[in-house]
Amino acid sequence: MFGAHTTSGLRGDYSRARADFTVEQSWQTYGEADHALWRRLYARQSQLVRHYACRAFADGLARADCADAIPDLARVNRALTRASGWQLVAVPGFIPDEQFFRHLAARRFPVTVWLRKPEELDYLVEPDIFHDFFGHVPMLFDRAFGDFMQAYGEKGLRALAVGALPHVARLYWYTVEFGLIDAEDGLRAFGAGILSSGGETPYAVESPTPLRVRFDLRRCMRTRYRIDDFQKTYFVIRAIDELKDTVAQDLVPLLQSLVLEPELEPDRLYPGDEPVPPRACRPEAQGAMR
Ligand code: HBI
Ligand code: FE
Repeated sequence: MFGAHTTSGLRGDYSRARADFTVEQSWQTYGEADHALWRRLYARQSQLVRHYACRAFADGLARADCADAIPDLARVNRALTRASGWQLVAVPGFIPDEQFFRHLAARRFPVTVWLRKPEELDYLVEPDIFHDFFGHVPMLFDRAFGDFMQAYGEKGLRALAVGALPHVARLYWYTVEFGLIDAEDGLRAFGAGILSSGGETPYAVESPTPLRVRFDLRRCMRTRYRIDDFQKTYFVIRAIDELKDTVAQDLVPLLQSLVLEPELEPDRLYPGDEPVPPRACRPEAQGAMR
């Protein structure tokens, strides 16, 4: 997630990065305090997953088997590659768009190696290993979602070539990071930005405050987003296959027409929007609303 486009001024050690921006994870260098902080974050978020995450996320989280310590990416890769053909690679932090898309197109997901500090439990402006791993890796165990992510990487490279980075970045933002799904058992989250956040998880699914609209590719790619607060609008898909179908087509003609159209505001409804109601609120979750 997060919208920086150079590596200068970013947290993380880029001095040892290879040309594709990967590094060694050096798992042995995490300290006991890091693992303890991971366990705290894991315990808090995994509780929320039961009530708020879609089934694919919950299943993938169990298979990632990472409750007790910061995960060793090489170990997780054995299970992940068997499940969906994906592989995790270690990176120092945010990497340039082109390299990011190249990794996705090759079924490699870049995971940041550093962990936040205890005083940053809730808010971060750059992805750390908790966001990247806990938020993104569970869905990568799902074959259909993995296929979507690979195709997204391919389309992202094409979009860069036609000057439509903001448009494909919005698709990623409103699905991979902040997507909701209309599941059999009600509204659920699958986005990593939602599910790695203690506050935004109940907010995205249950709060009456934000807008929720049925996912539409053009509408989504035209809509600006905020990186400094909970989202104002969430897009709701019907099934993971909907995402796969969306990126199966040639996006270039669509992107070329979209770059000429005005952007849409993150906080309003537009003609043609199909609003989706929030999930009925459990009383004990009220305290987490804002
Ligand atoms: N790098 N590590 C990392 N994580 C991201 O989510 C990321 C990135 N580089 C670029 C990027 N995202 C954007 O291109 C996408 O969000 C569209
Ligand atoms: Fe992310």
